[in-house]
Amino acid sequence: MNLVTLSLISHTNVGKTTLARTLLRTDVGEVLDQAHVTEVSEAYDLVKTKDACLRLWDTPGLGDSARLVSRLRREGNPLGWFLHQVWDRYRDRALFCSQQAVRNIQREADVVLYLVNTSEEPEEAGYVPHEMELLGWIGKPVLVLLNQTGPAGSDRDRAALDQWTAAVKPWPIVRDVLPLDAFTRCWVQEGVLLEKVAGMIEGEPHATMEALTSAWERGNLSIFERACGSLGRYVLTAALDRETLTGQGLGQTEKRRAMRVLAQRLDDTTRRLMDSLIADHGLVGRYQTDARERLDQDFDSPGETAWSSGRAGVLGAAMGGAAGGLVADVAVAGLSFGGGAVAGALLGAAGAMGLRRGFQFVRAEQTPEVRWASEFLDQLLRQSLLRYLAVAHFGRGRGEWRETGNPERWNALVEGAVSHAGDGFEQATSKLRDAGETFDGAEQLFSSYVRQVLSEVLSTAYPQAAHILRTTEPLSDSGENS
Ligand SMILES: Nc1nc2c(ncn2[C@@H]2O[C@H](COP(=O)(O)OP(=O)(O)O)[C@@H](O)[C@H]2O)c(=O)[nH]1
Ligand SMILES: [Mg+2]
Repeated sequence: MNLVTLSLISHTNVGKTTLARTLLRTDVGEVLDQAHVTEVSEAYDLVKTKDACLRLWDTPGLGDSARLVSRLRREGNPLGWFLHQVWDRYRDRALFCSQQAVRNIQREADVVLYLVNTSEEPEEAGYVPHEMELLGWIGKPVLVLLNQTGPAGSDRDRAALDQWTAAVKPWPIVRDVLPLDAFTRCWVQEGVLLEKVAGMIEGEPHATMEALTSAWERGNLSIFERACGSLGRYVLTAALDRETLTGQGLGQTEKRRAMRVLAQRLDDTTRRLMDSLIADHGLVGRYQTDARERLDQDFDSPGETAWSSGRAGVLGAAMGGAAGGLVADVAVAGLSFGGGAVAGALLGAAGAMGLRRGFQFVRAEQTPEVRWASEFLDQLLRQSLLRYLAVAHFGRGRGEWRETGNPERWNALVEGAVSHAGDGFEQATSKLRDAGETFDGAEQLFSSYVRQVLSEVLSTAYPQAAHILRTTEPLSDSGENS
């Protein structure tokens, strides 16, 4: 078995175990906001193929570094001296943990992943130069990871990269600096991390690392493909969905019933879509929007079927004031939010754009029916792309998936990619609706449209990862990647 080994290391309480969880997509170790929680080094398999393994060590954090390093400077063989001391696990906890970490790097690491917390300025993190000096004695190549930057592309993220790159530049062991926020990173950034590691080692380990990176990328691309398939089917299903009005068909009660049924179905498919995206991305938790909770709290009054326009106004305000006529539609339809109908997909999409009308009444061969308006489908598409991004950026180390509010920048990225993609979506949608049923290749058409748009979004947001989305063949579902 060919092995490549990474040691996650940092000053204590910066977020190593949290990042390990995000990378491994498993809740390993213990996370607490206090020093020296992890006291022994633990190994995990990050990527595994038939004959190779990428191992990730989560180590105890470094502590009391200034004192330690100034003591070590007086030794002819600082590392030898340090590793032969006997420290008490409880009384000398910081030194005990530091020793564990140093021993792990010296014995195991091909590459050291050194994490810094960028919610501190480099000048505030006085321990960093000392820890760099310590790592310099060991001499293994170091990749500095910037944690707690917040979402990529923000001003804070860019400033942190500049400041911290300048701060660690003097140390020759530092080969590269990479933002990787354990809470808000996108999976493609992890691919970039692995490629950087491969570039930092030579000989046989280098070849092994390239093979492991490629296995990781193929595995993650097949998750991406699956997501595009699910999103494509989701919008296709909504485009085709319709509810026939029965009886005379034109009474308000019947219209209301039909709209409610349509909305309920969309709500159900939205929940299924999200739950499958969450699970496919190695996350835990279920889909539950803030909007839904807010609406349940504010508006659930059992027994009430229709909503007054006053209440619709209040609801519009709760949705950000932009939901416009759709809220009126919903109100007329007498949807019960408490019962779980609507909310998420419907009002989320509407709220984002001030849609006038969500439903459309049509006559198909003399039968009146209700379906989603095409402007609504356009918005549903955008909404579902944003929902994908919210899952693709959620790090397992953050805990159960939940809606956390999208960075402003995503809207522009999605709009840009949708407009570059041309009118393929509108065309496919009207073809479906004219036919009134699905056609051969429709699923494929919607999925590849989604794939094209999302690839552009991710490539624009993460230019260093663009080639991953472009060139690698995804694995089939029986993938060899862990
Ligand atoms: N905001 C934010 N907090 C983080 C991030 N990573 C870790 N934390 C928090 O930092 C604290 C220490 O994390 P932990 O993983 O136990 O650090 P370790 O001691 O280096 O292993 C915990 O309270 C985490 O929730 C991150 O990416 N963003
Ligand atoms: Mg830890």
